[in-house]
Amino acid sequence: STQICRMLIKGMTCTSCSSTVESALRAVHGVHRAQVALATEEAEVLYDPMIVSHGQLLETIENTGFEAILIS
Ligand code: 9UX
Repeated sequence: STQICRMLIKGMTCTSCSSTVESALRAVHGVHRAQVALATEEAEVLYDPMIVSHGQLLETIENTGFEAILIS
């Protein structure tokens, strides 16, 4: 199955920032698709909840140096 997770990311100031977060999310096992929008400060991730949790997705973002909050 596939689930969608949306997260608010604080502290991104350039497209390089959003690319870093996007690449980190896309590298996670169980992530099907990840998009990070700088303008809205949001990440949308499609993932398999049997393989990875939304907590791990938040952790992945925080490991890149940005603060992340779960939206839905
Ligand atoms: Mo460039 Mo974005 O150092 O923080 S990647 S501003």
